[in-house]
Amino acid sequence: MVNLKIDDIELSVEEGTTIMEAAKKLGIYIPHLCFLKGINEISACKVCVVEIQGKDKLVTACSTPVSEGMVVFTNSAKARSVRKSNVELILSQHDCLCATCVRSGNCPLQTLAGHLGIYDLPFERQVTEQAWDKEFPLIRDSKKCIKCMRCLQICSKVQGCDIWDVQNTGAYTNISTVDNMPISQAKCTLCGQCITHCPTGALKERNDLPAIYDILADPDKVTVVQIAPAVRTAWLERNDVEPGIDTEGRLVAALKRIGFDYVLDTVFSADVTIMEEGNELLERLRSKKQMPMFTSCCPGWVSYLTMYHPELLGQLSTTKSPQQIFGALIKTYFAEKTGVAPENICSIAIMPCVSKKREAALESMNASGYQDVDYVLTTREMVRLLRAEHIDPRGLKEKPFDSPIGDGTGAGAIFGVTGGVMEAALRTAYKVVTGEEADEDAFKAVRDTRTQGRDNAINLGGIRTAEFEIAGKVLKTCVVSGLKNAEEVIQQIQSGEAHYDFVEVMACPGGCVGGGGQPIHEEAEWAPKRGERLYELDKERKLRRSHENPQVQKLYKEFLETPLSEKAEHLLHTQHMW
Ligand code: HC1
Ligand code: SF4
Repeated sequence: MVNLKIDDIELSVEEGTTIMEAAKKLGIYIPHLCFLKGINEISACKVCVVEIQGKDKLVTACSTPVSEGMVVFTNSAKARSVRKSNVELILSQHDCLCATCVRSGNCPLQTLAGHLGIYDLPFERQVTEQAWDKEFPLIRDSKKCIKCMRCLQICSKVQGCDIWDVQNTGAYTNISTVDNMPISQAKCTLCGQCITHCPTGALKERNDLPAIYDILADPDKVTVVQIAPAVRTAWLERNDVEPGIDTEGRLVAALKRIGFDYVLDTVFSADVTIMEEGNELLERLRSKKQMPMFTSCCPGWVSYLTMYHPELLGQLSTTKSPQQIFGALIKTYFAEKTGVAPENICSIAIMPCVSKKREAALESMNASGYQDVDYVLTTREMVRLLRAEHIDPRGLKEKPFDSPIGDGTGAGAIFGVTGGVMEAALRTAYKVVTGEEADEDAFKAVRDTRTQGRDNAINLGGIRTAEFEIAGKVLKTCVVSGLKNAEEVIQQIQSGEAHYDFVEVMACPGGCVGGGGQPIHEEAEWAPKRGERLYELDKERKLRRSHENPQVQKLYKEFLETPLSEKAEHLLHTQHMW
């Protein structure tokens, strides 16, 4: 153990602990901007400078380990003054247009400037403007970039994609795509992890809200909204709202208050996905072709495979994602049932995901004769919409999802957390193969039960394998989240080191609960907490197996006939042309 003093308080910590970690143990917060534990520990911003007794030069608390007898002052006059100058330098290269910034009110740079009392800059502002394709679902505003390198490190260390690069040096340092390529050609999977780990508004999703306002104001349009599983776990992450208010019923009520005509649950179409994908898996197990089968509901993963491993595309399940299955059903079956002409329907998906914006726009996803999903809003965009309408969820009376295709089972709900698609598929595959029901929790070995590591993105997700015996045959499964982890699994499969039958991949660490379109929290990863909520919702549901969903059964009886029928193949499957 190492003994030291921080701000006149004595403590002992383990060797190797940084000054910042040691201070945290005492409840002393040392301001920082670029630091991200395990991912970005390069002291780029120099905001965490502290004074050490007997030393002339200040040190960065995020990267300096403690030493025996060290006496640290985290907020001495000298530390405060240098910290302030460093922040002023950062602000001199930042446009500081807070009033029109998506991160205003949730921006550590804005907060820090306020805490340090920076109301004027002693330097002339020099802001770099780099060109950007404003149609692309991921927007980068170079005028707000503080060169903290978090985007670069997340993309490389967690996702293994390396689409960002550093240009120039010193005061001219800039971040850009590799070789300054247009973003649409930069092999970006649109997982959005760079957005959720950016400390400022330099990275964000394309703003699709103006189009939504136009549609809401159009009396000829009937708006049909679907809500993804992970959105319900994250739509009300506000300090000023007491726990328990964030129910699915209040979310439905809020969207109705905004003026959407129908609010449906993507959990329903996740159940339909299971009917199709589960049966597809059994077909492939029989024919032993294109194995292992990979899940295909995550467009971040599908685009990764398209761009980095096209040789494996045939192994993707042809089943569309729940978002797209719902899109196809809304403009066919739902239109028929409600008597609304499909050309008058505007189908809007609210997703924890940025990549879903691209998925919805793909030509290969349209099967209804129209664009199946017209718009995708991220959870963050939806939260902005609620704010713009001044909706206080506390005053809302809960409302049910709309019918006739609105309700889902517990199996569909867990799609939003890593391992959920696998578990849901196994619950149904077991019934199809054996004719009997397995206990709902029989396959829980695929769950990620770690709740630790909330402050460390790199600890989230990971790779889990499990084997299950079904009707005398062993099914080998693998569940993975985070694209770098996925690459590891691909290498194991391709080298013959590992053999699986079914592999679930979600691009974002922890699954969609940790999606790139979810609310941003500076100090912690919220995916595990949101994932736990989805398992609670699963437990609370009366029906926890997709094939038990009466609305799904009715859909097959009245419209699709059987899983993998000609109609189901046409509407609900695709060859994943990206
Ligand atoms: Fe997901 Fe999915 S789980 S991909 O993360 O299969 O976005 O929540 O809606 O489509 O159901 C996302 C979440 C979501 C789809 C489902
Ligand atoms: Fe989108 Fe979910 Fe995939 Fe992340 S894991 S890219 S949020 S679908």
